[in-house]
Amino acid sequence: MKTRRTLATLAVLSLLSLGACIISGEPGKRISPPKPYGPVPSPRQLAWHKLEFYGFFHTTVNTFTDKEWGYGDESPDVFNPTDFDPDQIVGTAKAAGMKGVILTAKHHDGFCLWPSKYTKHSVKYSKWMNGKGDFVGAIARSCRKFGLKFGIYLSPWDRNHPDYGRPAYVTYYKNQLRELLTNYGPVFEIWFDGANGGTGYYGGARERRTIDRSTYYGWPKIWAMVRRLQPMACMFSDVGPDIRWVGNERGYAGDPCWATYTPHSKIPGKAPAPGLVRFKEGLHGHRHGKYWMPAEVDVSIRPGWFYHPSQDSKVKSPQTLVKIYFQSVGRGASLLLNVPPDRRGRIHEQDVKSLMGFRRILDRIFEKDLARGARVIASNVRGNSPRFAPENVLDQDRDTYWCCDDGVTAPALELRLPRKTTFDVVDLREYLPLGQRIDTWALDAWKEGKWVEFAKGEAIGNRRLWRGGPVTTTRVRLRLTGPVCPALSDFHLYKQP
Ligand code: FUL
Repeated sequence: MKTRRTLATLAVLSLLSLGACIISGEPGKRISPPKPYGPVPSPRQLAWHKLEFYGFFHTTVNTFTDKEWGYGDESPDVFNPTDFDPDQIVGTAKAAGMKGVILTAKHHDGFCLWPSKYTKHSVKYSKWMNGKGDFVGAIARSCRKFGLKFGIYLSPWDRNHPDYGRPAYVTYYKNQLRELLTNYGPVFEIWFDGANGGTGYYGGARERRTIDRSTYYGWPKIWAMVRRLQPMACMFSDVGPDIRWVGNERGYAGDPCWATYTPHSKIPGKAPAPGLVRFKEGLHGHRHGKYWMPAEVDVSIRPGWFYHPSQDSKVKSPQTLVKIYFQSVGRGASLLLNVPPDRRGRIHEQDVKSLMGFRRILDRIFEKDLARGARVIASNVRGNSPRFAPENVLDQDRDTYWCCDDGVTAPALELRLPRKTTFDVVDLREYLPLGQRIDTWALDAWKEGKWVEFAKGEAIGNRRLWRGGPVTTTRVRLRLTGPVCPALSDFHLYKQP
């Protein structure tokens, strides 16, 4: 009896170790991932990278005064949406494929879209809904209903506040930030604008006030407060700390656009700060930047950030929006697309039409992954382990990846397609928790018995979309180079309609 059990145990054990052998490639050894290279994303940045596309809602008194920057002397009664429908606003964002929205809770004019207890310059003192309205609360609630993330823009510059430029205003600013971060549920992103200081109403002083951008706000303390109140919120500004400005408002990231970045001050000797940075460097980032600080591309669907009736005919077309998507998301950045609520407090029909057209095009492009079913052959697989198998690039799961042995810094990966295939979009993604490891990529197609290169570039990061003329072939090869072995999580092929 005893012997029989021992024999059975032995058989099970040997089967198990055989399995382990197959799994690890080497008997008795579990293959571990390579060491990360350079700065790596935090968990909050990783969560943010998954969003890729989200919306910006600019509205305030400007919507009604037809301005882009309110002076700060507008009466709260000016703000009066006639047919406010938060579900129409947020539902439009959802239908457009946005994963979250960021609302201007307060723009430079200082008017607050929520009933802040620290000022009389808010919806609470407006005729709108007899002072009972809370635009911020309504949008936040609708976001929860539609399953979208909610984010906040709170202008550091305040052209209404009498104390702007003095220490008392910074206390006020922090109080407002605390209100917004504690009363409206989880916040995925906070937007700190770099535009600050200049002329304004300032409680009636009507003058120019300049501030020392590197010291006035005491950014490190504000950031610490945000971390305390909302540890998963990413902070955006010219200097991060989580997300950087791409340096233009025209809807494109640089090519390449590295996720790593070191903000440099515009004034030597002064610490870089929002509004005080060599912002043009944000376009490409820095290959060997000190921080993981990926770029966000902010752009408006209209010429202005706020709604102006005269711009109803100037809404960007679906094709332009698709181009913007490829130039931002497709270069590893995220896309923050502004769609301004109109005077009714709804998204205008023209913008809805463009957004839906844009969505339809994207859905049709990404409907069918033509790489599915391919045989994947890699020049090297880390420890021959299935954990790092080349097939991992096919599964549309960013958490699985193909990886090579240490020291293999110029490998190739081939897709043998199930049939002759025509594609014109290639979709690549690096496995981000191990850092940005890939310097260059090149794509070849098998044509008449040899490899012919059809695309190449630098940097992959969160996502790299190549779009070009149609390629017809049965085999596609990706060649990579970098300082260390690569870790690639996605490789897909698509055909535009
Ligand atoms: C800029 C602001 O001055 C614009 O009004 C707008 O809010 C844009 C997103 O950021 O710096």
